[in-house]
Amino acid sequence: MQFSTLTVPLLSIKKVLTNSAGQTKPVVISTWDTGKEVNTEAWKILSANGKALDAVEAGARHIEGLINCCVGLGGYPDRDGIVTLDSCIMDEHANCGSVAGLEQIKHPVSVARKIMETTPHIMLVGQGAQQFAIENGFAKEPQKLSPEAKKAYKEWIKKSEYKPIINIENKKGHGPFAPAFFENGSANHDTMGLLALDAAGNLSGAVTTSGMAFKIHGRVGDSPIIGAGLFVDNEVGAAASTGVGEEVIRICGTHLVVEFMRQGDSPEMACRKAVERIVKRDPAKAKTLQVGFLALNKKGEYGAYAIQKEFVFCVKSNEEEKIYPSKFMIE
Ligand code: SD4
Repeated sequence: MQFSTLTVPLLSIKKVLTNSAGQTKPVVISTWDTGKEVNTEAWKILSANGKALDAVEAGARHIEGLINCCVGLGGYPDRDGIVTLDSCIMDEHANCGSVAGLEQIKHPVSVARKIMETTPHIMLVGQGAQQFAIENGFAKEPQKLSPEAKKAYKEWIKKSEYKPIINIENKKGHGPFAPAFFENGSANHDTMGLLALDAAGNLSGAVTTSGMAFKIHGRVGDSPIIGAGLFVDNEVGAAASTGVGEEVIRICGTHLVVEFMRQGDSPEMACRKAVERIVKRDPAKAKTLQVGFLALNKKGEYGAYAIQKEFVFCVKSNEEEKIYPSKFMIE
């Protein structure tokens, strides 16, 4: 294992275009290359002086409506062949809402927002979350897999024979979830996390996912957990994560990233320090999995860092529309 400490400058100073107030705003950033179209949706709101909260919800809804391995009802199922969705949303006042293990509802991010805005609670799970959604006018969709997910599930069941794979994973030191990489070598990822700073200078974020493919039914990852998959502090910045959620939960990943920014780190350095925390705990395990963090600060500066290569993120502002490769720690 090689740590890129040797190859990556300790503090990478990003040249950022700023307005007269010293802020790049509005701006939206999001995980993976699917973030490009998500940013486009969010930008429609941000560029019309809309709220960051509305922008992140719109972006998340967009991808929830598409067939995608890892987000929405078209995503890959758990080991029982059931798609369960996790999502959360957080605004500039630390208002937040979250759903976990939600079945047959197309837009979990909007259910999360509804919980945030109309209940005294933050998080609803499973059947209760579904019941709440239906009571609030969300349609109950049929319990069926997308053709892509059906195919992937059939393949997975055939090769892994369901139960033995758990033992195989345990032997390899994995937790009781799907492999970090599919048979064809592609990464088991693509959760959508997006962060926005609006024209008024307020931050919000959202995350939406079907979670790790072929997970045990009932498993919840980092994505719907405030402080793990998403954290927003309007004084400092916001962060989102993607990858193997168990590793993010155990370090309260995005809360940690925001705290590093509070202490003065750039978004990229803050993400890097959180990745370091994961890698240091178990370097051998870290070699087998991917986690990526994404961060945006109050000035509109952004950055990312991942354990391994191939994490990318998308940025949209008045100055740019780009997909950036994230720096990473293990070659
Ligand atoms: C999870 N963090 O359920 C999510 C998975 C993910 O891209 O990010 N996939 O653990």
